[in-house]
Amino acid sequence: MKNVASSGSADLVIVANRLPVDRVPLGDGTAEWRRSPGGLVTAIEPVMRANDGSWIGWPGGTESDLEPFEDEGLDLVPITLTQQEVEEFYEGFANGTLWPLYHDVAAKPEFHREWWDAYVVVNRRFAEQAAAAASEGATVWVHDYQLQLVPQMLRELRPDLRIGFYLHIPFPPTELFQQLPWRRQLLEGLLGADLVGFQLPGAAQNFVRLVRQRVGHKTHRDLVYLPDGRTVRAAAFPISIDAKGFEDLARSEEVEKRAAEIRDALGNPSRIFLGVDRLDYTKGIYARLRAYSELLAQGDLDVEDAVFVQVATPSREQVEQYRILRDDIDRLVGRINGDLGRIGRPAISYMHASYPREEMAALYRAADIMVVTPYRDGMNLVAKEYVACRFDNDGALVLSEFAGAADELRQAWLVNPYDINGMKSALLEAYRADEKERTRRMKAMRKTVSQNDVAAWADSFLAELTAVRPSHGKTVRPARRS
Ligand code: GDG
Repeated sequence: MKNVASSGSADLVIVANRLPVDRVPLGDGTAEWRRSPGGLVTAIEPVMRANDGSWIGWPGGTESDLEPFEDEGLDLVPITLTQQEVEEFYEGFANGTLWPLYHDVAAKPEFHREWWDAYVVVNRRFAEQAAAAASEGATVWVHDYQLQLVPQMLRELRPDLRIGFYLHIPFPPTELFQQLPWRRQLLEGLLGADLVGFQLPGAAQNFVRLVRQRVGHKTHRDLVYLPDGRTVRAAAFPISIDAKGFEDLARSEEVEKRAAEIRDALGNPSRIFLGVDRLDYTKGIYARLRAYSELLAQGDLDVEDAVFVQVATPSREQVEQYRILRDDIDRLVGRINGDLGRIGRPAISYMHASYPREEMAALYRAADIMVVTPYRDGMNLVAKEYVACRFDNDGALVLSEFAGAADELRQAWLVNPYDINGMKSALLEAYRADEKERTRRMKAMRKTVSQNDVAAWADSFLAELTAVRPSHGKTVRPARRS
């Protein structure tokens, strides 16, 4: 690769695996773009709008003739993947190797050399598109585990840029990371950035330690000193949500009406438990439903009185481990309802579907006890969204200590998701907590979430990115707030 002249006009370029839209074929040969759900999209959209930037990403699918376009005021640049690249880069290296490895080996990671080769090729394609879109001295913000080589590739093409990288998922302990046959290349890829951001301080420390051990660069606290004189900073920026947006939605009349309808449709139980997750083996859905079913079987809870609503959003359905998980959960829910449900009173009301934001807000408003029990999670936005929607200062949150969100939401009922008995106790405590206790905890959590929203997250990342090398590149315009 060699340097290319700057040719783009964007002062802020977001580079992420996915565009914030899905291409949905309409059956008559045409297609339309639809907003897609997901943590990253939810988090970045407000920042993008405020900065009039360009977003480079894969739209899903394998169409090859897609041109850059505008959608609801966002400039979007689609990246094309072939079917083989979808299998080897996306389903393979990103979701069959890195995802399980970075989540404490919640499933067994597979190492295949051809998956790695595809990862390199696709990362280069993203880097080249970013190089073409960015203006002289622009800021480029690269996101997540699918694109860890992009910072270095982009720096080689465009040394004038200011480059930031943010990892949305956990960064693994050194013992696990070292298993990767391509560990050094990944570390060097990330070191192309001026600032490498993580959800938690421990992840940043893991990264710096690995750079020292495996690449041999000098480090001091959160700084890495490269032989060419450049300094890279690694630090934590815990992501958040559009807290006000969620609260406003939850306060709307339609959502209030819908929340009442949901309670009614469930037979007006005295308590509704709720789980909302992508259908992913890191989220701990299986163990949580088992814990709940044991409480029913023991008589601590009764289906006449309580119901568990579980929404599992379809995800990565071509990856085998996800298909197996879906079958396992289907079977478990069937068994629990068969054994413990009564006519018109299922123990678990299970939906394998994706819903509009309004429906999510209505579910959060209807739920008395929100249950978030991942084995490992970078942050978990669902926990924060629930808190943001509870403007009545009521509702209980049961939260895994292994979700990044547990660092901030200390007043939740914290659980170890590997400990089924511990989870059962926490579910019961949350169920039995009186209003005073619920309010005390919820008020404190609401303060945390409203003071640290996604705009604050993006502002602090971008400000810190500028501060690493203040004289290099243009200054990013501050985020516009509504
Ligand atoms: C990754 C990291 C980190 C889900 N179903 C529907 C729907 N959602 C929305 C939720 C929430 C988002 O998707 C899920 O975000 P999470 O944070 O819970 O989890 P991941 O998807 O695994 O996200 C995670 C995040 O990135 C951000 O950095 O927190 O740790 O794994 O916003 O509301 N939204 C709609 N319909 C659905 O059916 N509209």
